[in-house]
Amino acid sequence: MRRLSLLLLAAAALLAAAVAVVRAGPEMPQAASVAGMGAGPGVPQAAAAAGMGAGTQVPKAAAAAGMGAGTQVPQAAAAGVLAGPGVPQAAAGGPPGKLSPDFYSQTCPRAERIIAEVVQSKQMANPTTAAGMLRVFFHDCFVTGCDASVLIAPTRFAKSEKDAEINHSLPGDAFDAVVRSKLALELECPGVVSCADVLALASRVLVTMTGGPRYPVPLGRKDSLSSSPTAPDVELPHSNFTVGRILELFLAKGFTVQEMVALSGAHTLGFSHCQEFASRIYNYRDKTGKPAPFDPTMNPGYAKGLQAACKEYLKDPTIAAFNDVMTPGKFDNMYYVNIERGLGLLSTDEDMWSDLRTRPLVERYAANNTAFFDDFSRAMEKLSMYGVKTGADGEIRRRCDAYNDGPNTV
Ligand code: HEM
Ligand SMILES: *[C@@H]1O[C@H](CO)[C@@H](O)[C@H](O)[C@H]1NC(C)=O
Ligand SMILES: *[C@@H]1O[C@H](CO)[C@@H](O)[C@H](O)[C@H]1NC(C)=O
Ligand SMILES: CC(=O)N[C@H]1CO[C@H](CO)[C@@H](O)[C@@H]1O
Repeated sequence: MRRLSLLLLAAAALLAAAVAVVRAGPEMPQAASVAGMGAGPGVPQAAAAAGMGAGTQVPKAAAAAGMGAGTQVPQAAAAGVLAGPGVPQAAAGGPPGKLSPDFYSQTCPRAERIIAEVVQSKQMANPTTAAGMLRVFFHDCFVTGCDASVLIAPTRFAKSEKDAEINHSLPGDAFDAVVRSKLALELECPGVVSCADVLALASRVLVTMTGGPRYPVPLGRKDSLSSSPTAPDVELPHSNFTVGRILELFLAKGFTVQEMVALSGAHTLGFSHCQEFASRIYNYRDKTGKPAPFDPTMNPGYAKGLQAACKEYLKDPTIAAFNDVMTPGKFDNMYYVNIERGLGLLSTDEDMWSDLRTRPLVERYAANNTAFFDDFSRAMEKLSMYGVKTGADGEIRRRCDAYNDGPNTV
């Protein structure tokens, strides 16, 4: 049985704060989006300020304007799956590729410090940067490997991963922080640090800054030479998938059930837009088609709070709720505690309780933050090496949103 506790009352009190109204017109420049959100009692200040652009990254016109199928970038080159299930923890410096934690110790020794300065100040100005960065990193790695393909901006000549619908809400602040980091790096050591490594390092800096563990990040990734708009939808997990289907995706890429559950702990940060969980709270029907006021696996107070908060979401699709209603801006194991209590936001979160393959891990991480941090660290390190390109398989981009030479060169 689900364990309920007094914290539920706190959660209900927090519901006003759980909802962020993010208004960002498509015409707004990258990362300049504005968010107004009600900061209720007890919400960490950091989590309350928000600057997150839903789909503001790229002028729509550019992507929409006349591009025939003939001008597309070749379907993403098959990603070499380097980090298989049995691959030892990579820090050892062996394969995959030639990644190593001190890859830049001679060529750009201050690389991490430079990136940290940029992203930390971005995070202080816009506290949703951390969540955005983590999600961008996950999407980059999960689609054709950690190769910065997700950063390529679509132009009128070629589509890219950013064109895919699922990328719509990848926040502009994370992209902006990467662009700024890269500019600073190019001043100090031009042409040396890849955008894929910037993403990996920036993600770690932000996980640590929000209270999470500092895990090893081997370096030396090259940036991709292609980015396909069709790749993300086939390979990224959706909010309406079953846990079984999500596990299939992870297992197919060489990740274990445990790694899937640990990585999902990233939902301790950030938001989801109402449409991602609307089917749980409006016109709900169970598998047999039987209607109910809301998904019965949800805590009723939580469900009602979300119903109220998302009431206008069809008119205003930018309304979003915190993934972790209890400690939204802190990287901790509260995400799992929430799941035990029916406070998981996405059905994919909550279903990890129903599914007996994942429930023991949810219980373990909910009970033991150290266990979560240890497993998250190892899983992030492995994710960060998934499908990486080294040597001639890639390049060091001069700017992260364009190939040095190719159809997306701006
Ligand atoms: C296990 C399957 C997963 C599913 C089905 C899933 C789905 C989603 C969805 C639907 C959103 C809301 C997007 C929006 O409305 O803008 C979201 C947000 C997020 N996801 Fe996941 N995700 C999964 C795994 C992961 C993993 C492995 C990571 C990172 C390691 C991650 C990091 C995040 C973060 C940080 C956010 C918040 C983004 C923000 O506030 O800008 N997710 N995810
Ligand atoms: C999941 O959502 C997508 C788009 O939001 C939709 O096209 C698809 O049919 C849905 N899949 C399931 C299994 O409901
Ligand atoms: C929590 O997990 C860590 C790491 O697995 C372990 O060393 C520790 O004994 C656990 N603590 C408790 C109270 O079970
Ligand atoms: C299919 C789709 O809506 N793609 C969008 C993805 O995001 C980019 C950048 O915001 C848009 O230009 C695309 O139209």
